[in-house]
Amino acid sequence: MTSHVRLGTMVAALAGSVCVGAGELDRAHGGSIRAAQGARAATPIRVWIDTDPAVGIPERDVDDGLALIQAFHSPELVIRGVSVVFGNAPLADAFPIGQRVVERFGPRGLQVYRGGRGPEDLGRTTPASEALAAALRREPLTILAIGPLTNMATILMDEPALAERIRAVVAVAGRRPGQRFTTGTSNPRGHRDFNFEQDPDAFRVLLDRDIPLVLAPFELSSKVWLTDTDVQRLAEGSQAARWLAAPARAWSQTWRDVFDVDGFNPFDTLAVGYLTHPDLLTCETLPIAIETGPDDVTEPRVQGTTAREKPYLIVSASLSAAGRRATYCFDVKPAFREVLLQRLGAARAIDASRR
Ligand SMILES: [Ca+2]
Repeated sequence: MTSHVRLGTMVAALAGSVCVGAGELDRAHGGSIRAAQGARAATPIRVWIDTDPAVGIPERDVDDGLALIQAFHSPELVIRGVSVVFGNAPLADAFPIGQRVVERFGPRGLQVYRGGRGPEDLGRTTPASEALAAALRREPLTILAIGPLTNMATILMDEPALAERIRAVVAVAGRRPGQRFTTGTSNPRGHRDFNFEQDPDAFRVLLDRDIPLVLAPFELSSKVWLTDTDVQRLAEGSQAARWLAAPARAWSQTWRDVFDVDGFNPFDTLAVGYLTHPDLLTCETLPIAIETGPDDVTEPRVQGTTAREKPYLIVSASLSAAGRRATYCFDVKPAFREVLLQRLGAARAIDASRR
């Protein structure tokens, strides 16, 4: 690692990506999701992807790149738009990466919109929030929120009535009480719940609204590993897979250097998997709340902070059963890895205009 700052950023980025699965949503919109999943061969799920891509930047996560191409190659989904938010990279870097991935490998005509630059943009109208709001006025959508929730929360603040148009938000965040996000044994203090901790107030906005929330957390995605053998398979696959192979190989090497492990967790891909292959995930409906507690990863060398307390996005049956609930996915069948590799290696994007 060339610097502690970069290491800290990289490790923080690691904890950002997690995913959600096919649990039971116990509210009205949840039935729509289950129905959509059950009939996905005939009726694709209409989704919006809100992402913080950093693929190609040294020592930054590749998972948004994987998840976008996985989604492009998934006939279960119709993608109505892509918005970019800060997170794994500054918006000034993330936005052109999002544009490039969509232009090169996405469905024809798919648009990319610039969103929040940081938590200070929560509530500030952006091209992303305007486009997502307009899309929701046209039709109900499921939102794949695989970065911080700033863009999502902004539309709810701007136009609260749009909450009814959101079938579900699938986010990459959350944990059980006391759970640490650890990889290997070299950093036992673990990683941050990155997407949540980048903008906790955005999650507060979401929790205050009656919107089905699905969580694809670290507990889920840390069970899936892509190894160098898998990366080599990408290198021999489709044009999109070949493009992913070099950054994925570098990312795998970073994990080997930092965590002394063979491979990496493709966090965000499990959020896509929740919609495309719910049968491969195990989820449960649990009370959810934001609680403050001692910072579980305060280690200046790695995390670059000495904060003593921080908010946690917690799911637990011990929380008030009368409060907010979420679908929390926590297990995944081994077959998911092969499904993911096949999707990444598929020949080309599904053309949304032909659906
Ligand atoms: Ca992400």
